[in-house]
Amino acid sequence: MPRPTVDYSLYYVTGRSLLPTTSTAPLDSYLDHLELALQGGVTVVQIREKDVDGREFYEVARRSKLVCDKYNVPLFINDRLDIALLLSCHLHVGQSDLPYQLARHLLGPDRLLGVSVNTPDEMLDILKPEHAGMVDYVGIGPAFGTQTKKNLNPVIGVRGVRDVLQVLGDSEIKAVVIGGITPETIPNVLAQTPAPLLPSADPTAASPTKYRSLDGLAVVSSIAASPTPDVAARELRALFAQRDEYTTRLERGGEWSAEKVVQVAAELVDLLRSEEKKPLMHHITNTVVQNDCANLTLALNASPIMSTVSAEAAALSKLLGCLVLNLGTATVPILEVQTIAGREANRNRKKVVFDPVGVGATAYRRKAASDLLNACHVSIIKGNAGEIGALAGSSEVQARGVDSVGPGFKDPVTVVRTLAAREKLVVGMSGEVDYVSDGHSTFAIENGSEWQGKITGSGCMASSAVAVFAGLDHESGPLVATLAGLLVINIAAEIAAERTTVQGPNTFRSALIDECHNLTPEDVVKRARIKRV
Ligand code: 3NM
Ligand code: MG
Repeated sequence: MPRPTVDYSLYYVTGRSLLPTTSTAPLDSYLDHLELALQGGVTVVQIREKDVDGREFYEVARRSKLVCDKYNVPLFINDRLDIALLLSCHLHVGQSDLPYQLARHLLGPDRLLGVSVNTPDEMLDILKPEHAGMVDYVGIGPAFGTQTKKNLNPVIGVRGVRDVLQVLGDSEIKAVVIGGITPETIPNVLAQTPAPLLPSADPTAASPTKYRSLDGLAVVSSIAASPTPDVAARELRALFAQRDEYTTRLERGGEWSAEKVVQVAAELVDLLRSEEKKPLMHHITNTVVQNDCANLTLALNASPIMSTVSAEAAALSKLLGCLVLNLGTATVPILEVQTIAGREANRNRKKVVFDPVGVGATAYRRKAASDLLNACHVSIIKGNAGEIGALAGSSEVQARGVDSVGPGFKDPVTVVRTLAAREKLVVGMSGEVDYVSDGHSTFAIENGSEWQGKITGSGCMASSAVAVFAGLDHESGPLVATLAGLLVINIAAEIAAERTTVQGPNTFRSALIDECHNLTPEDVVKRARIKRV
């Protein structure tokens, strides 16, 4: 008998000790709760009873199996191979339980076997040719911190989950994510583990990157702690079913020529000028540039708000065009607000621009950036060469402060494209020449003025300009928004620098904001110097 095919979309790990309020409650109330969860759409159940003896575990599992059978939902037993065998159930083992090879040996060929995986090495072990066919799915985690499990392994973050998935590749083994999976963390999980891009209609386009996506979400407390497990399960199922909507839509680059980008950028400038309802740009940025970024945003005809109050982040995210998270004042309270605002923006499917100011300078900032990227999904990263280099893991361009650094990389195209492909987002690197990539196609923008390197905040203002275009309600995605924002600020800088009134950095700064205000679609078409590289 071949092993059954399972829908892993919503994998519910339960057990009486995991229900916070019913650990001493009768079995019946636990079973009622389980039945409601099944009615809500749970597709797989695992019984996990860590603090009970065999007889009690057996009884819980036996009764649970009757409920699951009624809904035709497969049941896994955690760790207790004997109970799985007695009840003809499937088995899940963790890394400190019986080795999965031995478990498979005793379980026989017909039952499903799942394994908890925390690291790429553990994944590689399962993928060894001599282990082929032993394991049916892996539970990857913990993605986030959770109170639910004692002896929790180190949190690996969404990015750690992604690294394990990368190793899994196009293996037939299924994958679910576990640990702190809730409606608020799910958008980032889904955004960072997107389904593979479809091949481009354009035969000249670079071949699409192969991503391995998730087959489902595994939860404990999101259902177990809910007084209405059917409602909770339904919401989780719906979130997973809509996962494509949480993916940053990266355009197939082959469809965008430089000419087309310029044309659309000009159209977007026009749209921005005509916009009656100005898009709201929520900046959580550093104390140095707040005033300049707010003025720049206004000059482009969008509405800035510079709130750092976590209590209003959720309300603001509903009105949002785009959220800007800037690492320049990375105090613990600011990072907390950024995390909350980022998650709310993700939940409301609003774009987030991340400006990793000074990320190469200290280990503290590197960790802050990594934590932030684990907590919420950003669509666009905009930084200078030092910052992009630090995120890409390159030491070729070293950053000290937040100032931009020299001529940059020998091969900037590869650095930017590789980071974009790895992070599944758009990367914009500002400098003498700006490079923008979505991991498939890469553009270079040659506009700009030397004065931009002589004032503070020009990089942060460029990020604001990118955010303004990303926040427009328009079908061209984050690649074009990034290109449009960088074209606009660089062209405005060029025009500003030509003014005879510009005597030095400070008059340039005022002129730049003026020229952003004055800029027309015709200026963009006439002056744009952009090419695909
Ligand atoms: N296994 P919640 S994390 C049972 O990482 C379990 O292998 C984990 O609980 C792992 O959904 C976990 O309440 C608990 O965060 C997950
Ligand atoms: Mg275990």
